Amino acid sequence: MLGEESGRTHGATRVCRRVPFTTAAGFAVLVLVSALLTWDLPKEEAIADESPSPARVAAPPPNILIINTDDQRAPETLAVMPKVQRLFQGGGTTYQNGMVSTPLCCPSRSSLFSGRFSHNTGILGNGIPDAVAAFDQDSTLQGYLQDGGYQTAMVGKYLTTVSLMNSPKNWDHWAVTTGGYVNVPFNVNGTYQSTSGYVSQYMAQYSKSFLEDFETSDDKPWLLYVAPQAPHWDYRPSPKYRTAPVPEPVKPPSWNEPDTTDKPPWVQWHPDIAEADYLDVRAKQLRTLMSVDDMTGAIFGQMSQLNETRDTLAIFMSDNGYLWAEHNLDGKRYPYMESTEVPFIVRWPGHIPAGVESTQLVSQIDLLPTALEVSGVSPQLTYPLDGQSLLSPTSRAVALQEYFKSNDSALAPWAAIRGETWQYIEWYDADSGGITFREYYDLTADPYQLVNLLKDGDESNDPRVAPLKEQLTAARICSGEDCP
Ligand SMILES: [Ca+2]
Ligand SMILES: [Ca+2]
Ligand SMILES: [Ca+2]
Ligand SMILES: [Ca+2]
Repeated sequence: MLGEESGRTHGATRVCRRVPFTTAAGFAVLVLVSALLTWDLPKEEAIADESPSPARVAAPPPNILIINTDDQRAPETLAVMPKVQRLFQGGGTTYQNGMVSTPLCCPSRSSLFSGRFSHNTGILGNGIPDAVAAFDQDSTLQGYLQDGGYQTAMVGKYLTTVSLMNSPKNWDHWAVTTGGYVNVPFNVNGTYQSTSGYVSQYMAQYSKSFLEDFETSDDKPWLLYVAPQAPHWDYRPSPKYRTAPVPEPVKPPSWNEPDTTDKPPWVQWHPDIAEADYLDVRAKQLRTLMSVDDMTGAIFGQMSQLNETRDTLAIFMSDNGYLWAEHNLDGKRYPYMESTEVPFIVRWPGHIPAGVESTQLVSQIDLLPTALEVSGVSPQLTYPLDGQSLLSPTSRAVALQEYFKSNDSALAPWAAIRGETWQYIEWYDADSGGITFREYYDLTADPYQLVNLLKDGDESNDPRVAPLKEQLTAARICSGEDCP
């Protein structure tokens, strides 16, 4: 049975106690690996960066840039993003098992900011304004870093259901939207601003102007969080890319899965997705991402002018993935890989290996612990953090994924345990909480999740359910160090 060992194995390096880089066991290895690789820097900068001088140890904490798209599946969507490929995939580490703890906008984003699972933030779904209003904005990435001396700015979507006129807390600058692609209104530092034209150009402009403002005092590091609309419904490309060519679609074997008798009834009942709809959504999503690529290039251009690219830890990810007709499904929310996995790429020249892929299980709840580790900010935590630093020398053996009944969907709740090579899923009755269906996939033998081993009519290949159930039951109520 795979993945029986539960929980994390890295208790000695929890991020809340700051572990200096010089003593972190994995760091020396990272530096050595990095020195053997190249990244997109002018030569003299790269050389200076490779020398393990004492200056590195005393170096000021890095800036932190997070670009968090909306509904972008991994990895094929990156094919239309050459700048993201060059800057992030070429210049950083791509996490093949990068995922989100809950594949839905509002829960995913609140967990990113707080470093905590939805079952601890209480933001379980979309369309729950009371829970969102009660969200503790101080005990967040932005709250802790701002208190710790960082300048902070946000551009784009915050928690998607917050009214535009509610200014978000703990940002020195902000230009927030509630979504949309064209003529989108922004709340800019508390003032309503209408815009005329395509949204990503404005996001690039606001980002660049906030960066300029930050760098009027070079000695203070900054956090910039940018959350584009793309490639969310209604998938509207900019005029520049409206008819841009997209890569030929490659339909996986799970495309409108021919035999779904192993799946829960509510998946079986789902009608096939029409091919024309699939092609249309796919092409439009890819075209909207081309503008995000331009925006990313513009932000890095500005950082480069300000001489800050090397001193910045940058993360490219999405709040959830998206099904393109796999298992006859479209959209997000489901436990299957195309829905729960996201692009997850991290760069920090000289610190994070460049141009490599990792199979480590990572998610958005790890960003706050990572930020605390690299910044050296060690706040009095209001709540224990459920995630762990990406720079931790040990990685988790399994990851928890959870989805709760949301006001904007009829989909039943579920929870899952993901190992690197397998996934165990339980579906629940929304009222009683009782288990209604189980799935188990061997992702090595069955990477497209075609055969649920618990419902294939062959008991000889079944995993042992009892320990999996026990592990998932514990994870669903975990907090802090108890979390996997
Ligand atoms: Ca989303
Ligand atoms: Ca600076
Ligand atoms: Ca099947
Ligand atoms: Ca079986």
